[in-house]
Amino acid sequence: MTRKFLLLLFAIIVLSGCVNKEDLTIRVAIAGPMTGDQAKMGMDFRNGVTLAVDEWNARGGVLGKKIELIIGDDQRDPKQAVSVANKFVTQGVKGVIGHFNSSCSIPASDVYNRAGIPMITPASTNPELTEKGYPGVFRVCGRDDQQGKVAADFVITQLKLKKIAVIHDKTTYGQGLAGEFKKFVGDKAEIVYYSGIVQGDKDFKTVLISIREKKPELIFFGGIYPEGGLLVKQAREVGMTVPFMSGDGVIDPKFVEIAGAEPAEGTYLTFSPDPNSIPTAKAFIEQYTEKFGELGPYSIYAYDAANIMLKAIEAAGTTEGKTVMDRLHSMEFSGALGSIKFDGKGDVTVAPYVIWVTTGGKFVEYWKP
Ligand code: ABU
Repeated sequence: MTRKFLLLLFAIIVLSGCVNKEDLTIRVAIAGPMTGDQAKMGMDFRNGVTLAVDEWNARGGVLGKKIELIIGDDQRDPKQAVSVANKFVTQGVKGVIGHFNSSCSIPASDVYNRAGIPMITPASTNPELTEKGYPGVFRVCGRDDQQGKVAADFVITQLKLKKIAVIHDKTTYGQGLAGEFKKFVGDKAEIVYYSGIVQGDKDFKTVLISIREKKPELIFFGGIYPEGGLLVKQAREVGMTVPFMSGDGVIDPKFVEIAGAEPAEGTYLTFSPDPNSIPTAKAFIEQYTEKFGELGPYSIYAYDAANIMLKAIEAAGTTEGKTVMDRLHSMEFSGALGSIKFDGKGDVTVAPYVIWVTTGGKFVEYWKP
């Protein structure tokens, strides 16, 4: 009896030493700005992915293993994003949901591509990400060449403006979106100002005063809500009343919080249609709001990205990167956003950008091309 007990104890000790947690779980990672001035976006990702993973784990996980969520904070810094990506590789991560910033997703994708790890970004919209031709890079959002075109079409065909100022934040996303907008405006209106500000700066009054001299009828900004909010606030402070327009990096309640509801009134934004009008999103919205409160712009994209990654792993029957990537390319997924299918580049086959307007401190859908 004592001998049997000792043998059993020995076996338990040996087994617990040999089997590490990585072998008992499948590691999936989220990457984004979890701290700093864009932490709200990281939190939205985290909430959306957590909800999806909790649902999978409640059903028993995937391939008979529980899913272990690893979180990486890239602080919206490209160098930090590469460091986060390298850490995921050493941690044995099998799929990445992230990053938020295109300037982070693009360099991090080099790391994931070398390591054979699939990545799905919920929010990085710069075209270059999927133009690199990596087989394991996917996005569930649209692209800035689609978003920039809708913005330009709206300004030209609906607002019928002739003089526009364009500012960007010199990032891959911000400068890229501003460039796409300018390209699609073409010679249909005069771009009276086109220049960059520095992300993280707080005082833009000098720039705004020089823009004021050019008498634009609208200011278009390529960038994210911290600078977007300050630009609108300070534009009103220097006496500019012309409408402001931006893209998906600004459409968050934080923009209104920073700008103030009154200065933000009438701001036009490009983004996808309201999830509240998508029937398949109903259950997700109910569960998310009950658990985390108000939906962020990319919460639902993060949730769908996580579900797509896990469905592809389940269908592949393995976590081996290439097999999972093949599944991601060939499958059609039914998510909270509806049906999602990737094209050969890893872009979604449908990206319906619409124009939103800020009114009474809220965002409402305004125009559909
Ligand atoms: N697309 C909005 C902001 C994230 C990015 O693409 O950098």
